[in-house]
Amino acid sequence: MFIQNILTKLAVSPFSPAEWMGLPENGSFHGDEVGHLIDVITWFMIVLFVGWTLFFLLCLVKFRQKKNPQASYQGVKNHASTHLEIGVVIIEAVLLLGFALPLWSERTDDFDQAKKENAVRVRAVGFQFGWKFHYAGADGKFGFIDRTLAKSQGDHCLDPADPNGFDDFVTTELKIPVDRPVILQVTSTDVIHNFSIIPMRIQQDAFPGKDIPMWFTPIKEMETSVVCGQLCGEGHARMVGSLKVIPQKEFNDFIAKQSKTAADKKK
Ligand SMILES: [Cu+2]
Repeated sequence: MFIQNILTKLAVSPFSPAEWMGLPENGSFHGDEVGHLIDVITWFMIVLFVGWTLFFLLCLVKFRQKKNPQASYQGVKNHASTHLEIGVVIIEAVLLLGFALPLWSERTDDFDQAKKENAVRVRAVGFQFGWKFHYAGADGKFGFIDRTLAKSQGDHCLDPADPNGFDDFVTTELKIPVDRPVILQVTSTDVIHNFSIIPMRIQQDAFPGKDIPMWFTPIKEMETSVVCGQLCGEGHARMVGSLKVIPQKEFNDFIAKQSKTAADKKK
């Protein structure tokens, strides 16, 4: 069955290792680029694997004991390996300066753009063992976060004295609208976790004491799971939460209803 699955995938997309390995359907704007990168890297690894295996076999034959009864203590006498090493340094410099840094700067510029485009902000609070989601409520403003107020695991540490927090609310399910940038501020109340949404092709470590932003734009409505991507204790495997990407209208209703309930409770 497993072999048959792989063969079917090979037939459908013969050049995409990401597909063969069963990468879940992409749900974010930038996700296809990540899939493409996985494909390129995997092909590169396949070429390296085949190349080194052939070289290994060649060495086994060429330097077999029968043909070389006496060991050579000098080894290679020409400068080929030095030239090769200089070549590798140049290629790596091109990769870093020509690809990695420009791509990173593009990604960070996009983040500035996302902030301008009225992104949805939600805090994702990790704890042993689960996730909680803190929304700013209908006013769009988070109340002041004071981490010394933590009373329980996964506490969002809202300062009750700050009026901005009057309609803030917390859920165990993450709901976000489709086709709008989302900035998740990832944090933890105990150890280091990792907030990972495979269909969105994104993850971010969650550190106690820090809100670290991660962002993406969901492009289709879906229901999927969020997991912890960092071994964080014996209950790590249970750290599965749920994510729903819903239409903007439904999202507005959700925010309005939850904010009202939260505000009424605090009155
Ligand atoms: Cu964890």
